Amino acid sequence: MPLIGIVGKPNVGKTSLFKALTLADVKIANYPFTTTYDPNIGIGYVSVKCVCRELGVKDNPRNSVCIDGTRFIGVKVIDIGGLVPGAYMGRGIGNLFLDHIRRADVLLHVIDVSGSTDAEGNIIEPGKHDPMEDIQFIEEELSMWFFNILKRNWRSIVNRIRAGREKPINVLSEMLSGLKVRREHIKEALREAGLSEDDIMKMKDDDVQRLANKLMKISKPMVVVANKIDIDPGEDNYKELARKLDLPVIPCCCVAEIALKMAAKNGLIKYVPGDSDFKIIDSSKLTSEQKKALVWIKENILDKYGETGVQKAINTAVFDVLNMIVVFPVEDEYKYTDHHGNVLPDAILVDKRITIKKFAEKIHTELAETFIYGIVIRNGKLERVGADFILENRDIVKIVAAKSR
Ligand SMILES: Nc1nc2c(ncn2[C@@H]2O[C@H](COP(=O)(O)OP(=O)(O)OP(=O)(O)O)[C@@H](O)[C@H]2O)c(=O)[nH]1
Ligand SMILES: [Mg+2]
Repeated sequence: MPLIGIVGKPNVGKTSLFKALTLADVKIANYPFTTTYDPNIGIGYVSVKCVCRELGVKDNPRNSVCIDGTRFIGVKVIDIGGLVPGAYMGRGIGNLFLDHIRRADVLLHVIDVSGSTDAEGNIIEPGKHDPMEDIQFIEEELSMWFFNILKRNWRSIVNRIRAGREKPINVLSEMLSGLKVRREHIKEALREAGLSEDDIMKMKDDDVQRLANKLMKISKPMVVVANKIDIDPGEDNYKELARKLDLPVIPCCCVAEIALKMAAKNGLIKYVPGDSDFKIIDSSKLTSEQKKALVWIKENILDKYGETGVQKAINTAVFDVLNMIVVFPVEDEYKYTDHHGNVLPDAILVDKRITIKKFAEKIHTELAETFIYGIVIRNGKLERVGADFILENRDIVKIVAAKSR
């Protein structure tokens, strides 16, 4: 399960985003993770159009939730806390902060797009702070952090490479594995920094710095959550950031999403997260204040931006940035059930371009070891496929193996 880290300077809405993401109005599937005692870690949900409607079946999901034909699948979310300048030197909750980021696969960088908080999170007049500075600040902090880790270990890296028994890239990748930096990340970072593996031995500080910056960007990719879009000049700032930045930027109003989810939880409205609208269930149950708030959300957020941005932010992080897809495994390819008769029980997040055999391995090693062939239902067509077949988003898959249950 991917881990999504929420980062940003103080007072921008990180905890609000965390709350909006983890406030589910449905009974949540039983993840081992929900038993955590860390209040800053929770389960958020990415959403994908479920296959139930096109197959004409009523599903009963086990590991996920289906609301009106939208399947919600759990991912881990962590609210990392406010980052202040100099965190990499241990300022604020610096070290703890960075320790949490280590484990994240992708970051949601929350900014106050209205510019109503200064660099340290103090409230100021809207528009007085340029949110672009916050983007630069986070990038600098994180890249300094990577740089310091590399620098601290540089001598031992070079010594190990000199000893001649290990490949430079292996030494680096072993050293950085705790940061979830993978071999491919290092290769890509070296290439982007204009360096080669053989340069590692003779790199100077500014080369290491360049490498650190690339490594950070590649291994901790970012989605910018342009929060507080409801406060003027949020909209103008958002447009400028979206134009200038080479990162996904999502206009967002966390407080609106929290209000909608709370209202849905209390049975006042019907709202499917990510939708552009909601339905009032019983208008007589709403106070005039609540009615006013709902109208305000509809007119100023949903009609304007198509949604509150919270669902879009997490979907973008998992599907567009981490390049994941959703696959539905079944045991009966005609009824789409598992062996208990549950229809479309599971929706599983996997890397794009995964082969069916690798997918089998994710379900059960034995299924992969004794794999015979697979059956894939795509766009309503059923096809028998071999081990190297590459899966696509929303495929329904049955594995035929010698040792299946
Ligand atoms: N107008 C508006 N205010 C928001 C929005 N999201 C959060 N806020 C407000 O911003 C303030 C800070 O929100 P938090 O979620 O506590 O921010 P944080 O980033 O977690 O702050 P720290 O934990 O102190 O770093 C609160 O008063 C929120 O109600 C939004 O979308 N619009
Ligand atoms: Mg907070």
